[in-house]
Amino acid sequence: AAGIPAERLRLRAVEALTAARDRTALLTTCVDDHELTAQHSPLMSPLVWDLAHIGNQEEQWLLRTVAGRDAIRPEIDSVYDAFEHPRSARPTLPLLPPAEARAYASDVRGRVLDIIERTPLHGGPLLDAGFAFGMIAQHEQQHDETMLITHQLRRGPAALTAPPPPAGDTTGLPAEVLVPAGHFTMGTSTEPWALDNERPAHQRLVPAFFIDTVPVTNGAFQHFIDDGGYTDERWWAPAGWEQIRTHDIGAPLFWRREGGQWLRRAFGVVEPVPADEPVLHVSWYEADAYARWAGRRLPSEEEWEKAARHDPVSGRSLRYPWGDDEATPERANLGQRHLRPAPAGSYPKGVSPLGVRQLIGDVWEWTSSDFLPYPGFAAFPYREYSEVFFGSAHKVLRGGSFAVDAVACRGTFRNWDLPVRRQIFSGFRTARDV
Ligand code: AVJ
Ligand code: FE
Repeated sequence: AAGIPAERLRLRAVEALTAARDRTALLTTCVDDHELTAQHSPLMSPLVWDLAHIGNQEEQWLLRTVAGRDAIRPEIDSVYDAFEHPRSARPTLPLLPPAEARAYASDVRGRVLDIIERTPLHGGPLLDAGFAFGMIAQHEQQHDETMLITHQLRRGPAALTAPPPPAGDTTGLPAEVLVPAGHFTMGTSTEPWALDNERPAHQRLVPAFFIDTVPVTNGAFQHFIDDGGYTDERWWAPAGWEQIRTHDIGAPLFWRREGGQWLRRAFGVVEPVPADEPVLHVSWYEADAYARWAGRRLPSEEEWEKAARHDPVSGRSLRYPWGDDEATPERANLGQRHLRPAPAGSYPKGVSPLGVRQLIGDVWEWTSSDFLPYPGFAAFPYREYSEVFFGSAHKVLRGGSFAVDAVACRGTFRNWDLPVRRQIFSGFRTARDV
């Protein structure tokens, strides 16, 4: 970012913030006020909480911290503090009603666009390359994905529509790709808007392994179901077995069996499960059990990143599987352009140097790894983004889904969640030792 002129950086920040707000507006105007304040699932916040939380986070970081302004409405901070109230309790908080939440978020944004012209984009890690603005654009896009999960959990007719993703073709593709043994650079110290947990860049020695060319599809997952995978304790981690027995789980979330075929509900539409699409809405336990049944295992996080970024010719780690250039609609299924993953074998232009497909976009991919800091990690700019989640409770997901915007997705980006989670846009691919 050192050589990028300040005007370009400002434009990039404004564009990222504007794109995020356009998406937030779509997600919060396609249903009525009653639906904005309703609890669609105890797993999620009311949509109107996310809306004002987005504005509050932007106010705290860009207006108060960066620009040194006084709080606009200090009394609402605690209502929108994610650590003070669990999602299930948020419907009973004194939330700003939809019109006020909208006005608050847009008031904050107006002031941000005003100060951005006068903020130097150098002189400290929060300002350098407009990091704080990029962080807030990513935060809003992350909540947009969260709101899209709420939309998926919501009952009733479709509120959102999108064209189908491009077709896929796996003919001629090998089932798996060999990633040779050797060092590679994991993480980044140069990506300007990378978040604290992606830093710093460091070397890892990774033994050779094989990884699936494409994510595991619904069709492949149905073989696991048909083979009695959900009723055979051998395949399951103890806590996963406990979860599927207690909750009587026998298929991915949103699937149901009717008239001898599997149907699924996706954003208010019920349809036959498409066999060639990556499987979606599975927990880490379901992914782990499938892999064991298949005689394979989940890739570790470092294996995933090496498969995605390592260029054996230059020995360098790329920003994305296809190279260092930004994501485009030809390279990856990102940004809610489509409301589903593309079939396996799509996006040949997104292929990694080693030949692995669809690593970025489509479905978040569970890895075998716990969410841990890299050597040399430093919490920045706040401990509650990553540091408080490090440990063995959360598993890492990589690569982003169709619901992630490109600004919050790259080869180094790390997501994490509890291994029981199924409402997220999660899938997986498998690996094996050589
Ligand atoms: C990185 C997606 C796990 O949604 O909990 C949003 C992102 N952090 N607000 C989450 C986040 C604070 C975070 N994830
Ligand atoms: Fe947040």
